[in-house]
Amino acid sequence: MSKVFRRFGWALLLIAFAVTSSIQAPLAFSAETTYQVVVHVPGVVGVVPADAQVVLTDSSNSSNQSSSRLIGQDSYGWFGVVDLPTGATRVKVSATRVTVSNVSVDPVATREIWLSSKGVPALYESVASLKLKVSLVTRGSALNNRSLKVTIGKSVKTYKFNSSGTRRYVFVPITSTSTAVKLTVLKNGKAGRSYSVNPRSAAKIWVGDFFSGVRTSESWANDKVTIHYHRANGDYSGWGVHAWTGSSGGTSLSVSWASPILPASVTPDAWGVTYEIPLIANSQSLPIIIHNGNVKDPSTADQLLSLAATKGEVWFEAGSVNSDSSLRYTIPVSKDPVPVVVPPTPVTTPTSAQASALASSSYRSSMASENIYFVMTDRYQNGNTANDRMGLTGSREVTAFDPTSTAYYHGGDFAGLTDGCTSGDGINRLKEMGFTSVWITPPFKQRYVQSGSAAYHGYWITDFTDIDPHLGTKADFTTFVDCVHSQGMKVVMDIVVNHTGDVNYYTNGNYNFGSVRTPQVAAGDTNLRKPSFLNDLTNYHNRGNVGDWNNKEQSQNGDFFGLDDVATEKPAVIEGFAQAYAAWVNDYGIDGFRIDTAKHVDDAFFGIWWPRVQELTASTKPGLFAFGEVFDSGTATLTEFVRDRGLPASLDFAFQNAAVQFASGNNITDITNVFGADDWYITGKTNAYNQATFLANHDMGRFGKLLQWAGSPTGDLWGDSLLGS
Ligand SMILES: [Ca+2]
Ligand SMILES: [Ca+2]
Ligand SMILES: [Ca+2]
Repeated sequence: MSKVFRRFGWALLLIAFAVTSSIQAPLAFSAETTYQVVVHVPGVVGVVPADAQVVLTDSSNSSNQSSSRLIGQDSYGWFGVVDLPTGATRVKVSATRVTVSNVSVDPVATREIWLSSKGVPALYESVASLKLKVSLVTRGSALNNRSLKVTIGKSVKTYKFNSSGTRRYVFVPITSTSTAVKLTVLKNGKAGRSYSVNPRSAAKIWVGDFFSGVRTSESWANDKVTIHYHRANGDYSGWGVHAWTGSSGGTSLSVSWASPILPASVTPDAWGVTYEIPLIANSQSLPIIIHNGNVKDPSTADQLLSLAATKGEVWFEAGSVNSDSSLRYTIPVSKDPVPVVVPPTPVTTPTSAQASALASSSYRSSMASENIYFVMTDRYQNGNTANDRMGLTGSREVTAFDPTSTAYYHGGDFAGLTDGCTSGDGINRLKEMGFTSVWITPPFKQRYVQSGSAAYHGYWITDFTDIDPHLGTKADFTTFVDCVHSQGMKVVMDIVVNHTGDVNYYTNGNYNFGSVRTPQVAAGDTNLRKPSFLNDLTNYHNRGNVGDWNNKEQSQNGDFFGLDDVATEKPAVIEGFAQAYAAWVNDYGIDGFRIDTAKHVDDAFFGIWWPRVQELTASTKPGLFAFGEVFDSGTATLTEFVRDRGLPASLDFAFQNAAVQFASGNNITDITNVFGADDWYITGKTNAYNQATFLANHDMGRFGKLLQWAGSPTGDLWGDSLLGS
């Protein structure tokens, strides 16, 4: 697979200043009442600057102000929860990063304001966004035969669902929120379920085969509730959610008081930690208690969350009581130490010399311009038949070698990949094709055979410190790396930190994801794994297999198809993997890592592990680089790993998916959106240049096949003739 260059010569980040739009309406509340307004700001992506805020200003006394940081994030953008200025009867609202507007609205009627991208305040999100987003929730392969008939007044239009990965959605333009929108889902052109929607009630709705009516959040549509929880002291250790099933629904989990539902990530976001609670089908409400041991929060009342009123997503401050089941936001701490800003004086346009002084070249890693050849070493070339069976005799269950089966080793090795180095079909051939780097599958010792299949691919590691004998010896590996370097090329080593080979098992046979259980290992396997921290069974999550890949708790803590999921949040594990992989850099001169299954590692891992690896290798390989496998085609997910979780770069699955959509003629929107999201990758240390782009890989199939599956015409040259099957 080759990597192509990313897209900018340089980047200059411009930050718009806070501006003011006015809300000139009398407020119908008594001066004594504490009254809060939720103000939503669109289009702010990722980590909001510390000074980003919303400010309410008393129109009759401009020094009478109140403010809040933007402290929460939802599907519209960021929001702040602001006290009204004392005694104010008219207010203006201003917010960081939106332009000025003079449109007036009455905030009392709603307690919630959405600013449009132009800064126009609106009482309804659909008005601010001028559209209704309708998403389809279904399962299986029936996604592509649906369309949506939309009737608004006398207008009738039928829309195809746009697709992004497995998601299907339609944007319906809205010009009025006083006219009901009638939706009919068509399946193969035949009318299915119909819905009548008031666009004032929600700007984003989900309809589906598995529930009736519309749902107004992604959480609810997927039968779960998302609770964002804030504690002023920032200490969340021990705090979890107890949930059960009441008369009108509840959780599908069986939660014990001793083992509450824990946060999806231990790393707080701008609000706090987040709990994801699955629901039984058709739940109308969810009863919960937030607690830490026997300390409840709040101490006086159980909480009941109405799905229809809260949309299945709430932001709670510690101590708050959801007295009528409908509370979505509670006033947070941070109303807040940020100083109130005065409207900025107009800024004169900088001269080009001033702009040049501010802008610097954007960062490019040592790998940013490499063309990488990805090779599965076992399948490249057999340079030494003596190592095909690891020196063992017996069946393929012993040697793992059987070139007549695609599931077993075929004999390829480092001798074959090196070949003559400056001549022959190994590195010499890759160089002649124009590649500048070679990425090898994990070369380590493996659990060689399990369940009638072998570890020729390298992802079932037991010894992270030694070379798989099928591929050769450490001396062969040294020869290979030295050859690559002698040709001015680089070696990218595929590594795994999420799991080991399948060594642990459960005697009760229960492999379903759930609470922690005690694993066993076979008698001869007690000290099988290296380094030795991997033989400590408390360094694994031991919670069974991932069942629901969309559930973050399962995805991060479950076993990957039986492969033993390492407790990557533990300091001993982080240090152990840092030492193990740094040794390969220091001993052999490895230039970079491709990190397998990075999506399934806990949120904090890369932010600690990667700087530690860099520290350990600083003297031998100051330009060491890494990119991770985050198997997700959404730029929001990929950029989060780079921006917030410390991954230096990711394989660009968003680009790959969009490229298939583009080349197969399905749409140009996806690729436009992928490039449009490039800015989201920018941190002080990396940016979109360092994304590893590709068109297909060993888990997906070849590009021509992907085009065929995407509906590319059968006569298409790419799909059939050049790259097909
Ligand atoms: Ca061989
Ligand atoms: Ca994991
Ligand atoms: Ca296992």
